[in-house]
Amino acid sequence: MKILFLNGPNLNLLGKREPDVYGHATLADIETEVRKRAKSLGVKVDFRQSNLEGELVDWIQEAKGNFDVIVLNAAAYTHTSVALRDAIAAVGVPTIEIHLSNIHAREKFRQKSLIAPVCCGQIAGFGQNSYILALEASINVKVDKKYH
Ligand code: CA2
Repeated sequence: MKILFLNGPNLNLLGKREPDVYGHATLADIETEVRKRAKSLGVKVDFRQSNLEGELVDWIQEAKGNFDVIVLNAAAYTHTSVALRDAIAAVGVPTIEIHLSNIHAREKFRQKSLIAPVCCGQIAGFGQNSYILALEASINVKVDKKYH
């Protein structure tokens, strides 16, 4: 099983700014934890970050046939990107939306996710553990089974 972790804009700043909101772990720290857990579960992971919407769209498209599940922290594009939503819907690779923070407990503009309707589900508010929870959820994601 192969899982593609995609991280959107500004997540490269994690651990370096706003630790009160996003914690002290860097994205590299999170990747290390994800890789440790993936090894214990016997799954392969690829872990990427981009500040560019088009690059994230390209990676989602390329996931078809190469990855079983996408775990996506689309960051600010969560709330704005019809392009990411269309790519997820078009490609049909089961996608789990994740966030470090609980977007529903934050500003109004963060409470709306454009990608949520085309994702299998959402994990938000558990800090870096959101990534581990998504990894564990990925193992049981069934392409043909939707709980909605
Ligand atoms: O909680 C999350 O994971 C978010 O996806 C993070 C995004 C935010 O736009 C979403 O609403 C929720 C922000 C990522 C930027 O991360 C930073 C880290 C350090 C300093 C500044 C930004």
